Amino acid sequence: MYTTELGKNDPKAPVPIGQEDPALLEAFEARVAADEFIEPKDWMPEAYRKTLVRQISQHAHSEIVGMLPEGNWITRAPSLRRKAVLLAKVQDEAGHGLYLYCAAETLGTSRDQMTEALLAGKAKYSTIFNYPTLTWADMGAIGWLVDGAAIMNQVPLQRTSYGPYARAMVKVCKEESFHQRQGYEIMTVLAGGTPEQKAMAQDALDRWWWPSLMMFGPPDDNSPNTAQSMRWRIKRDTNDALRQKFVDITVPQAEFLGLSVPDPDLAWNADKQGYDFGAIDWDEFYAVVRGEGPVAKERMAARRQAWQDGAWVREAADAHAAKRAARIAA
Ligand code: BYC
Repeated sequence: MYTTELGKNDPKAPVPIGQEDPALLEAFEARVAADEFIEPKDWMPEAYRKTLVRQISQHAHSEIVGMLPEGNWITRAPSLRRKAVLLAKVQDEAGHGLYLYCAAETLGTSRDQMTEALLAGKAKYSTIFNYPTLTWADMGAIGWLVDGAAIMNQVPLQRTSYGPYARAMVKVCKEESFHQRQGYEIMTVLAGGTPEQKAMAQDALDRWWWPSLMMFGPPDDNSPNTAQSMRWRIKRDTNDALRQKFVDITVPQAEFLGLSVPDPDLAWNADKQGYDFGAIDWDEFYAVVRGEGPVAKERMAARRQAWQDGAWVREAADAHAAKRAARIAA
């Protein structure tokens, strides 16, 4: 871990939040303002490190927990082709989780610590994965809407100020783009199919629309982390700005499918060249954040089980590392 490698008299050694050397802080802020990437061994304020670990680890947990709703349909995909594609997508999500855990580890927090924080309920994952996947059309809606929302949020993160996070996002975004297309293609087939299939597609859109809008986080005036994260260029756009972009891009896609967005207040606003949309149920959002989502307990139980099942692998890896270290020392 980088933090433990740093010597006591190292000018780059971490100092408590608020007690930073003003010259170091100024140089850091200037680098960020000049759009330079901050790298793992560079000096950084502890609050920057902390918020990055928070965001990147939560992002990683979302990728891993996000495998569960879709994993639920691998055995029931309607054809071998659909099964192969879905399997590949779910495997991609595992890869995203791993790049992100690695990026967060460069900040001095181990993957085990991050996982323990998730299992202890101290770290979050995206609210969207606390909703159940009830029909095959949900695979289409997740790819189209959930991966679509993820791309909207992650494309700007390719220019986030922390180098390892930005670089991880480049590959993630390429794959998310494939995911979004596979989801939209499923929706195209269902929406153009039998009346029952079209109804199934509409039902999936009805259930996933509002939770997808919630993925972008609370409104800007109620988002405690946005202002500082924007100043440090961790976030490049605010929650509301990204949500608006998502609505503007997605509504015409729904129209093309012949499906209706479940929002009676949705209307084109020529002045702002974007859609006005109805009020989001923020009570529902905060309830899901608190762990009261429809399948939240099931999701956490699955992660806990996976952690227990993997204990022997972690023990074997530790034993192997200890043997190697002993051999090198001898
Ligand atoms: N769910 O001050 P705010 C995927 C929390 S995976 C839960 O606005 P911030 C996929 C927030 O953490 C893609 N919690 O926070 C995978 C904060 O609490 P803490 C996942 C949420 O960080 C598999 C509090 O509310 N993408 O696409 O400035 C299959 C106040 O919020 C949520 C990412 O993780 C939420 N939706 O902004 C398919 C993107 N929203 O931490 C698909 C990276 C907010 O202070 N993350 N909270 O206790 C981000 O861009 C930002 O962290 C957020 C929130 C925009 C999400």
